[in-house]
Amino acid sequence: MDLDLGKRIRNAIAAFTGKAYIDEGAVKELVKELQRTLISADVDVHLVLKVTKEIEKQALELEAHKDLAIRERVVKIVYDKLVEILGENYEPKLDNRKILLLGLYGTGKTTTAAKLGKYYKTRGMRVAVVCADTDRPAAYEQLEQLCNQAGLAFYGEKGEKGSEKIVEHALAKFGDYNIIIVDSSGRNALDEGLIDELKRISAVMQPDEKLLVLSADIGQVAGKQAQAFNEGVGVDGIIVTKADGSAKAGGALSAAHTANAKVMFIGTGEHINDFRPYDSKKYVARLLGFPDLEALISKVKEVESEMTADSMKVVEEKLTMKTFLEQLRAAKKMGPLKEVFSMMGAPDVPDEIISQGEDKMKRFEAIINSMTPEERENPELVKSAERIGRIAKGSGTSVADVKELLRQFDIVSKMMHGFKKDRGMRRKIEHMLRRGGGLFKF
Ligand SMILES: Nc1nc2c(ncn2[C@@H]2O[C@H](COP(=O)(O)OP(=O)(O)OP(=O)(O)O)[C@@H](O)[C@H]2O)c(=O)[nH]1
Ligand SMILES: [Mg+2]
Repeated sequence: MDLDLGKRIRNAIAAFTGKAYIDEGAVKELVKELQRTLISADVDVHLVLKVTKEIEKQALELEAHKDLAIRERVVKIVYDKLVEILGENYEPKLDNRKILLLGLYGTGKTTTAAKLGKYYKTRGMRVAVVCADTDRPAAYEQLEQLCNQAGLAFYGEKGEKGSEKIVEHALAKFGDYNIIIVDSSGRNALDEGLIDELKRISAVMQPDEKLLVLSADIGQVAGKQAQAFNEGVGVDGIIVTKADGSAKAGGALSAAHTANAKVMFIGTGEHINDFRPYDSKKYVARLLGFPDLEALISKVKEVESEMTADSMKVVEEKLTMKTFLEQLRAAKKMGPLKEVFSMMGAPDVPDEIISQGEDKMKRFEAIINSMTPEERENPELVKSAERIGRIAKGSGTSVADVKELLRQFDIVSKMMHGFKKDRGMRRKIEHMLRRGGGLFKF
């Protein structure tokens, strides 16, 4: 598995779902991290930008609707988009077939011949595997050994250089088999020699399926290779090997999909059983470390209910200077707080409170820092001219500034008190918090 990619996407999602507020900034942060992650996994930059823009747009539309359970919805959007760029799923049919495997050097053709054979054998088919690689020394022995391990019929001719002749003899021998898999020679690159050899084999064999074997570590080059092979010899589908070891598997899979190459199987290890039909949904779920989308969403729900519980704890708590400042900052980020309040039927919050300038916020912060811990917890202690003077001096602000902060604190504090007594209002606040929309954390 593509651990690195999965881990980074998981972290990005966790950072997002763990946020107290889901706002435009949170969505943009998530989208940025997804972009970085996918690009580093060698997914095509244009594709990444296209898809992440779509994620952002859809997620922000949810925000605008103040949708319930916004975290779940955004995670689902991300999941669906990942599935979309990684292709579809393949369900192998169990009918009789002649399969020709082709690909460049070392991509895993020979290993895959045995894996594929074992796959169909386990499903009750009679399978024979043929070595038509006349190029690689000991290709015969390698495949013979793998077939013996997997209990598959094997045919090859040591020393014979005409691969199409070997295939012809194999077909005569295995006429009553359900599945015949032919392993062919590799090359450093797709050249005339290879195209010619594959054409000669095809002419004799008449394969039902020509499957290109690609290694995941080539990343997005997979798309170009699939196209080149398709133009040169015709390709019906691809098998992506070494999806276990490469951080670029996501890039290879998405590029193949973009190039209209159907990913049929993936190889996920050296062992003969490390092989399965490809399913982009399952791939993404494994990548993210969850068996399926349901499990992922239920995890997000858990986080969400924790978040709501946290927020509600703040509702229960007494407003202090520290929380007051945090709320002012949050409110500033959240934008039109007035609207939120009026939706709740709350008395108008004075504009001066919700639209503080940055320099005033800094002054308030300095003032709060100059208070003693007791004063911060209980601002009503700050009454005497002496204390006010001390705090103004300590914070490098004026007496008027300190008084203004105290006055604003008083207004919000009284409002909150009113909210808390009003059960209907409590419920409304609770509801707002659940939406994850912007709100003071009272
Ligand atoms: N980790 C991992 N290794 C694999 C996988 N598939 C193949 N390999 C390894 O990749 C190496 C090359 O595999 P081969 O099957 O010999 O590749 P080939 O395409 O037949 O190579 P040539 O015949 O030389 O062109 C071997 O060491 C395999 O064990 C896979 O899915 N995962
Ligand atoms: Mg080989």
